[in-house]
Amino acid sequence: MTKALNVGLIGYGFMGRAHSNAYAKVNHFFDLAYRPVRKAACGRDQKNTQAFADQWGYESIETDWRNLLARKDIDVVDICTPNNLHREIAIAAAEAGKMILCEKPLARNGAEGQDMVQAVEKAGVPNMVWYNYRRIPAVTLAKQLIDEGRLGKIFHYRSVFLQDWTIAEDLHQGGQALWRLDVNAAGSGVTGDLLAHCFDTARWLNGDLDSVTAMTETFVKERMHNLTGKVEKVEIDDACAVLSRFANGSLGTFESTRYARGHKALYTLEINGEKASIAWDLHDLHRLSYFDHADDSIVRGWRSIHVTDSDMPYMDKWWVPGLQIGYEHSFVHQVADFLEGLAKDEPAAPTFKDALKTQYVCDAVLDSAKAQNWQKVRQ
Ligand code: SOE
Repeated sequence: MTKALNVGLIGYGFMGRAHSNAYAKVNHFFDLAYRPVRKAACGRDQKNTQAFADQWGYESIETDWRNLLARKDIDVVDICTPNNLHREIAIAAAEAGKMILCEKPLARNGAEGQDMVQAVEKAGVPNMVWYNYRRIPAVTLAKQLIDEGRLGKIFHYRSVFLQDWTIAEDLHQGGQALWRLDVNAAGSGVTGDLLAHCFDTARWLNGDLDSVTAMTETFVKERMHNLTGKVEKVEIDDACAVLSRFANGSLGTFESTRYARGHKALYTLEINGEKASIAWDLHDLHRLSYFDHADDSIVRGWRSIHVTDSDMPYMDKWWVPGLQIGYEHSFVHQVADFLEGLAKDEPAAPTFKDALKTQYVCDAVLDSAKAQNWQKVRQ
């Protein structure tokens, strides 16, 4: 018999859908002690929130997140709001004794993130941040190969996250969907939205970053603001390029932009070690490229591992070997890991504390771009 865990979801945009889909599916595929129940969806607009709740099977709605937190029948609060609300909601949720799942990035900056970490630690409530790409089986397999020592000493970590959806000059900033262009709501542009993913995966695979130097650019300087109705300065970074040093001595390069015409979500990573290299690409997410220098020279070359066999991470839970899964499954895996962690009393990563380190990398990148120098990453 599984134990019900009542979820109150705040925010019903893209991530609200991705998380709800994961709650709906997880117990069909994973044997777990807990079962998430879609108890309440919360959003400011009653009609839209109700429509979302009906579509995704939530039992009730709230239009004020404070009322949601006051409810005794909510065990887990899932924060899918724009970044400027993460801190306030998370602190209140911790004080109300709720478990908290928070969409990435943890906060707009490290200072906000620290307050959130303090709140969950004081309250002793389970917490996790949705850095979902760790749970793509090919990326999880990369972690396994690295941990097994198959790459040996790591020399290089190379990663990009490229998109092209903000090139139009008449695209507005602020409000629903476009809050990512509004610095007050988002905290930063591609650094917090996209590079945060790259940094989270990099830290997981290759350890902490020690120092960074970066440049950023804002290509469209002013945009109409949907909330004020005025043309306002754009203060997010549209593009960012980073050179970095990891604590293990390897070198890192990271690039992100929303101005790479033709690229919708090109998230790639490549790691070069003394014995082997690996590479992964979100557009081909079920494959891991692997080059092993120990192979016989006449057959040595990059192999493309189709990560669908049942002895590969998470894949015993899905179909038969050869049949692929996709983007949405990374969220199913993350919920499964959270629920397994609860049962074992072992927090699933990344916790708020772990995600704060990624926030510190983002802070150092933005500080470096501003000061045009190298910055140490706060540890
Ligand atoms: C932005 O377009 C975005 O949706 C990010 O916010 C997500 O975190 C990323 O996974 C895909 O792109």
